[in-house]
Amino acid sequence: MKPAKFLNLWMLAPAALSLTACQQGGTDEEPPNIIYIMTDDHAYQAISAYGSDLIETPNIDELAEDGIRFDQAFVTNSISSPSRAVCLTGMHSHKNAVRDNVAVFDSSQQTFPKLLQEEGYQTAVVGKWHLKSQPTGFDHWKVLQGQGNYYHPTFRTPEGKQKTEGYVTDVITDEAIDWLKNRDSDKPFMMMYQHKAPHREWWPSQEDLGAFMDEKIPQPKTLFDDYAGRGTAAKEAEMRIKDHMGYSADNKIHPEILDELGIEEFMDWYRPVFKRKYNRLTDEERQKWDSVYDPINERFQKGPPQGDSLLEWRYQRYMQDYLACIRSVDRNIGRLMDYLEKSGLEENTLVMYTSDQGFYLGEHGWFDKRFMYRESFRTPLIARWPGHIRPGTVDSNLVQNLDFAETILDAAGVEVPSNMQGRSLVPLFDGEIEKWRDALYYHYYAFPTIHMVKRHYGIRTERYKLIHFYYDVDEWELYDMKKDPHEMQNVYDKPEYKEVRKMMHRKLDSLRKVYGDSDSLTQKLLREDLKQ
Ligand code: SGN
Ligand code: CA
Repeated sequence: MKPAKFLNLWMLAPAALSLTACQQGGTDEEPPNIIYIMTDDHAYQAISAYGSDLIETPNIDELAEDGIRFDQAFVTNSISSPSRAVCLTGMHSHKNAVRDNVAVFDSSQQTFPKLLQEEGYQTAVVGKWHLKSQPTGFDHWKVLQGQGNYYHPTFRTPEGKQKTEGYVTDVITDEAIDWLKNRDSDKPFMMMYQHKAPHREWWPSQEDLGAFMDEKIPQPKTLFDDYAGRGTAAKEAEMRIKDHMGYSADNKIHPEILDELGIEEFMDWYRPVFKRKYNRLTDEERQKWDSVYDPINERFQKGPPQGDSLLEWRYQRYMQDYLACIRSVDRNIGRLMDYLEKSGLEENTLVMYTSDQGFYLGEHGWFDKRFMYRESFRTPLIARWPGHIRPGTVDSNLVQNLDFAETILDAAGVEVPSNMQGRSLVPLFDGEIEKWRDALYYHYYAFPTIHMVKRHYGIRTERYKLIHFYYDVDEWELYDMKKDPHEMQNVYDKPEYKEVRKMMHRKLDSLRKVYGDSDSLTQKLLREDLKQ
């Protein structure tokens, strides 16, 4: 890698050079290009830059080594469409109106791509979109239909549907590189490069099939959680690996074998979904697939696991496929970064890496997300911008996907509209800011629906988390994450936490006011959702 323009200045006089000075000092400086990389359901626990013991992700790690890794990055509503709407608008779900995956994004809204486009940026989005309405504010768009398929996915484009051949992560990367090659090189660009992987049902590429089959993947400490210290919501959520995963769709056991063994699926649609996905493979692909999955099916047929070993077996099956999908993501990010380097674009490009939310990799016995508990509330966030981000910076301020739109506008030197609700992260890029926000707000609405995670809102500070589950229950939970990092014990009613509880309620009330959320709005939105 070439030494970056401002890096040398930092090395000479670190204290004397602020980022603002960087940006304003170089008046001849070109506006930066921006590549926003977002995966789907990629847990920070599965990134080696975050200390994962599950997988090596060398290309994502390189971004962190050359840039900044945020260790306390969170979402505002841990589910796909809402997260995407928050990233685009810089506003909470109750403002941008995408509260769940059913809502259609009102594309006449103000978004950061539109604002960049107005300022002369060339803009593109490729990959997962998941907002139903047509993308607006993009000179180029080619997005997956809905959740998209892993093999031979169909895309939506302004010219209509386009079928493709190949594996989704490779196809999206080819498309991204093609667009970069053919863009108008006189203008700065902003590209949203958004993967489907590693979303359920975790179908790995031909290249990665079996990559994790030979090792025992470490289990999280809380895999056998019985939810004793928590309320109704954790107990009733339908996302337990042991009970709610599909033997067929998720674990790739052929429905015929399940029929023969008389094994029921939690959902009737698991069997046909498996068939549909399997039938998308070409003959050649199916041969390779079978060579990896047939032995698993045969072992299962001889003795299907039961009880605790069922959970352990399913966890291994889940992780084997999930991690294999990430292997392809990391490799493809490497491919895109190689292109940037070769084409000389690396130096003046801000690259951001994130996921639409976090994910449970067996913690509390779960898969999926939605909860304001740690693994799903948190999300990976890494950024590289040579000369503007000090390499190897690790930040532990409380930041949120609500901040992305403002960060990107700020980096591009475009005025940030006052109705955006986040805060630019650019001042954190040199790792030296001292006073930042002390609390984050969260609100999840998608209930009742798949996985049955109850509606809740809450607040998180450095140490504590206060959550209110509502609608069919009225339960408060309080966690002391210093004493209980895995959030196993709700201390809301413990007398020794009386003062903390009061303090957290006060903070919650004031943050709800700041963001314009309230009990009456919550009730109103609930009535609207129930009418649908
Ligand atoms: C699908 C998945 C769910 C997942 C939602 C939302 N089931 O319905 O497990 O929670 O998407 O995911 S699947 O068997 O059809 O894959 S999100 O990331 O798009 O919000
Ligand atoms: Ca997701």
